[in-house]
Amino acid sequence: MTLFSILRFPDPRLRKIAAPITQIDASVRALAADMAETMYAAPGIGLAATQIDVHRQIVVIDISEERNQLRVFINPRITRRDGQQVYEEGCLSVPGIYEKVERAATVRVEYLDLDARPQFLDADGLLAVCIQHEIDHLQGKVFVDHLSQLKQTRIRDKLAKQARKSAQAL
Ligand code: QAP
Ligand code: CO
Repeated sequence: MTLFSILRFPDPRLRKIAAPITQIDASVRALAADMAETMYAAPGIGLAATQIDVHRQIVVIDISEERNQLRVFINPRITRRDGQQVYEEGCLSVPGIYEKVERAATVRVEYLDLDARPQFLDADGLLAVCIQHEIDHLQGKVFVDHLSQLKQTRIRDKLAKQARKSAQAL
């Protein structure tokens, strides 16, 4: 098992567009396991491959309290969206920043599982938010893109200040 390091906003590699996975083999299963380990260690509730600088369409999510309901989505696509909800989001690539984002209230996601079987999931609440957030990553988007320019500038400044501080501590 391997723990990956997570790219931090505004790293330009977070803007890359992930390619679909054409063959679900042992290397893809190993990638999913390593991504899950990285997400649990962080700790986080969702991680997209983009965040570990792997530009392939795979996402891991576990929103359960017990941390025992891992979901793996390969080539996920949202095929239905309904309503709207506002949720305070964070991101492992934007540490220490939490902001409200408006997204669809319910979504249907179509994807492949680790056995290459097509699946769909109807999600609402936090799971719906998390799926939309992670699919954004695969398309080179970060949740701060949904915020005003003023908020984006403040977040960049705050993260730059944090980075200077932690560099000084070395
Ligand atoms: C995406 O985010 C998400 O700032 C997953 O210091 C978040 O796992 C979807 C984390 C909220 C829906 C709602 C963030 C950990 C984890 C931080 C995460 C931090 C430590 C974020
Ligand atoms: Co994120």
